[in-house]
Amino acid sequence: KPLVFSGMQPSGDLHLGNYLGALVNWVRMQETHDCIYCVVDMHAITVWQDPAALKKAIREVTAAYIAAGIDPKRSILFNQSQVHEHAELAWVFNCVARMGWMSRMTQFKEKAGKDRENVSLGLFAYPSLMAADILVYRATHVPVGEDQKQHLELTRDIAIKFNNDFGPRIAELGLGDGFFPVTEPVIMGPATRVMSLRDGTKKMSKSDPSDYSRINLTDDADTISQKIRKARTDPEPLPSEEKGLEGRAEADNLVGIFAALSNRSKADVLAEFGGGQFSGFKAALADVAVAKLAPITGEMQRLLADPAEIDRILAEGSARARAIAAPVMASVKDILGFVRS
Ligand code: AQP
Repeated sequence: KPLVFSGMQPSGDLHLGNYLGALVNWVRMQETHDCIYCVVDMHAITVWQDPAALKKAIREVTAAYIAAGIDPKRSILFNQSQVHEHAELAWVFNCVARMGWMSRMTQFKEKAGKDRENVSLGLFAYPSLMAADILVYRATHVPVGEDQKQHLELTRDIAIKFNNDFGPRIAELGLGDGFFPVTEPVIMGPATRVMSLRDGTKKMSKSDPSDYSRINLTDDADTISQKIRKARTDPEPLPSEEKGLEGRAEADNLVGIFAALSNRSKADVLAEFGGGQFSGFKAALADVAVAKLAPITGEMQRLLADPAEIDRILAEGSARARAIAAPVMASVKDILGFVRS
């Protein structure tokens, strides 16, 4: 079976973008693939994290995965820092990747802003750690939201350069034609890029200072309804056809969210609500969102009542992950020419 790897940062509450862009696909892929799902705590510390809040967020993200339908018996579920091979391979990839490649990453440019001198070195090297996360398992498929596409292209470039640089050595050791696979991004569904509820040109994000910009998986029904009611829209009624959404980012986003949450197409949603005002549509959207998210939120709360059980699941997942990563890392050391006993 093809191997899947993906992860999310415990840098705040998971939101509807994480859920629709990635998590629903992760759950689905368990049917057809062997899956490894990670809470990428080492990525989270590329920007400042309060230690107590980080620990809480790691458990919350784990609970969100399970509540959304990740089965920790079937899939491997763990937190990144418990498998040191991620950090080891990331260092090797720091020496394979080029400064120029990293400098072109739009996420780095956006997060660093004008203050490039003062952001962490880790934020710059983030895509190298992400490549290591995936390739330390030699995973072939990575389900993500659209914002991660550029990082996955870089993962492919790193794999190709490593395979080329060490081609003769890999052959000499009998490790196959290309040691690392050239990974396929899996970007699917009607909501691969969920936008902020306050600004249809910005993606919904954990780090947006406005809590009204996103729907968190921990929000209760009233909060969800209120956030949707207050979501920014334009004064025109909803169009009856999809092409009428062009140039109307906020309307397009809300229709996309409705479609994704109710397993319908945007055209189908517009056939029902086109011509109407936003108020009626927003009320229906709030109902759909609450119906979908309330069971997840409830299950998360139940799981979080027993943090020791969550830690146990993470420890077990880490041991299973390490069993795959350790031999890959040992081969990488042999390929590089490191002496090991
Ligand atoms: N708005 C989004 N729409 C669709 N997919 C999204 N993802 C994130 N935001 C959206 C997908 O969720 C997965 C985990 O993302 P992450 O937590 O590792 O990092 P991120 O993309 O940086 O998430 P945030 O919420 O935007 O965090 P900050 O604000 O810290 O940058 C990925 O598959 C991502 O594509």
